Amino acid sequence: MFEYKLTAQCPETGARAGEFTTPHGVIKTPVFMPVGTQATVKAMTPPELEGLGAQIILGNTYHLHMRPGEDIVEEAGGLHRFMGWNHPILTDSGGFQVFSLANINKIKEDGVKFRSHIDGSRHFMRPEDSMAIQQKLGSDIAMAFDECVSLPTTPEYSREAMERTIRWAGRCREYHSRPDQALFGIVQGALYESQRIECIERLEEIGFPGYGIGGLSVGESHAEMYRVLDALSPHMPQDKPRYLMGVGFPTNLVEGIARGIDMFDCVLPTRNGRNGQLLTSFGKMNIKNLAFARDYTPVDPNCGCYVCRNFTRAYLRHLYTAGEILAARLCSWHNLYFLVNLVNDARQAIIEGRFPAFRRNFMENFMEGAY
Ligand code: PRF
Ligand code: ZN
Repeated sequence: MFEYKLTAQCPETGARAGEFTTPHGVIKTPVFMPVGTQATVKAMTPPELEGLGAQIILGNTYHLHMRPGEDIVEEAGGLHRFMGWNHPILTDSGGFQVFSLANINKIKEDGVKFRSHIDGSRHFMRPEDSMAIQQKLGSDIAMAFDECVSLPTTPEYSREAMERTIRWAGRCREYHSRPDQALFGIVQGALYESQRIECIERLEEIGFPGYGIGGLSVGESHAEMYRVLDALSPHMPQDKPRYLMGVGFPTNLVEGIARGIDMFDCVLPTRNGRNGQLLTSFGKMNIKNLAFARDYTPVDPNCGCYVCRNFTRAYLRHLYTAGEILAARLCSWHNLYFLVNLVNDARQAIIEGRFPAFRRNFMENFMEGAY
């Protein structure tokens, strides 16, 4: 259980294909994980997610703790049963949502004091609380409780947060006791390469079966994110999965894979989908655009999803303009398929020894804002 097996490696880049075994099945990596924050991937049923190729989805400790509460999820038979998803689930620790959603009152050595984004009630979350909640949720992969530093920051503050994150990771490791759940550590250190390298080395001393890379895609440029990944990659253990948290954008996925990333998650396909923003092999597309009113072609002629096989841009635009609930569903559906399959295609390219050409081809075709 929780073994990472390397299937293939790209000789020209850091890209790798592998398999990670969990109690709910084997995850073929690299993998894109749809986000199901509140025990649902918004607007999608589990069979629909299965059908578009999703292997593992995400849940959020912070949200599920607030509502309905981990005791109800546990009583329901765990998160898999509760939401009707019988495949792997990863839960984020709350160490990011608390910082981005809740009103933080204070970060202390023991934990974080904050107010709920739902009703303003006061809460305190310690690394041990995050572990207890995630153990009750019963995800296949739990994440350590970390501090994601917002940018801009200073080397001094970043170090303070990074060292606190390591101490919290140690406490998480100490508390965590479910043998059927893997606990991943999280690398922090903002945009400072030396702090990032020190962080992974010190987390490896504690010892985790996989690692998240946090604190990226928080406002820095793509070039800065790639610089950190380039520096960090050679120091990450070869025999464990590497999860780039909260990323993201199609070009970031391909460039992350080229730098040895195995797992990604992002709300972008569902959040943008609900706003009529579509991802295609030739860039972003906004379905609201008047230019699509009489466009009877599929969203992306290169896409094999249910939406592109059955509906036109004109129809989707009509649904969106008319405020129909199906617009949000179909746009989310296509976007999820697009990202899940982009990463699956990259995997196939790595296995077949043609990842550099795949990467070049994708980056050339994907021009941001094509429509
Ligand atoms: N920490 C955790 N979850 C996260 C992040 C992080 O830094 C990010 C940053 N992009 C997304 N999700 N725990
Ligand atoms: Zn499609």
